[in-house]
Amino acid sequence: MNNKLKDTIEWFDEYHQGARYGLEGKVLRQEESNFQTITIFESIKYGRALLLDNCWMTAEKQEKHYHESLIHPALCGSKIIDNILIIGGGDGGSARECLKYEEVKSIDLIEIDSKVIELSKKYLTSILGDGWTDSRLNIKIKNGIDWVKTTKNDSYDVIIVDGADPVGPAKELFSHSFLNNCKRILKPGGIFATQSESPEAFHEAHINIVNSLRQIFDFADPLYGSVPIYPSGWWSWTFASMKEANYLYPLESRIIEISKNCQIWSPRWQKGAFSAMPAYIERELIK
Ligand code: SPD
Repeated sequence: MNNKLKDTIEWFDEYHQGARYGLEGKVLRQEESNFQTITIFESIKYGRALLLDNCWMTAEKQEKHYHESLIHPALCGSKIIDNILIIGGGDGGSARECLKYEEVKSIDLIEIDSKVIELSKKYLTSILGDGWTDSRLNIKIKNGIDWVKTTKNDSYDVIIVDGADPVGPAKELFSHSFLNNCKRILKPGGIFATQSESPEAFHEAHINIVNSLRQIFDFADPLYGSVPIYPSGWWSWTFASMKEANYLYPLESRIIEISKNCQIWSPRWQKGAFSAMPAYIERELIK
């Protein structure tokens, strides 16, 4: 952090249910888009960070916890990974993890808010960097709900939902109709993956999304890990599929290709993270 910034340091906190989650640093930019308040914050501990409506979305020096957890169980598990759909993910972190796989032919990234992409490209340069110009990445500024509604059956090998918390514009990403459309447009053998909130700070939302996915797909399992800047620091991602729970079994060739380039994800970590389900959560999930 430069000296000028040191003189003007302040705390930025996300408030959630009587607790606050904050970082020390400096607001670099704040804008009202058509959808939300977007803040770029330069933090001392985790580098530059993005907030939407005053909630932490990502930070350069710890985003790998979130993005590797969301992407690799899905992309290592699905036999075919030609065509990927990412709903949300405007900071570019999920796309970066998908672009690590040579087999991936195309990624449709559907982000509702062009300002999120514009500011991420400008300020969060360490996240996707040159990857923004990768010819496999197709960015569309569209509503993800409409996108899945109007996409034809069996279109994608993997679907990733990288949205915000289920309030405001992201609420619909947790609805049965959205999830049913995701199942419809997923190819046979494909994998669906979504961020599924904190089992502590967003307990009800977490239980609801896992149970909804268990009603819609043959298999759905949450994986637990940490994202230090999110409420409670304890987070989850849930994977779903038909016929077999292939997200539990990373393919050997992909492990070899990917694990050397990961900070958090490894087959060993994944196995533990799927198993680390607290007893009280297990009791609330439908089988
Ligand atoms: N509480 C924050 C949940 C945000 C999940 N999405 C973050 C986007 C990172 N690409």
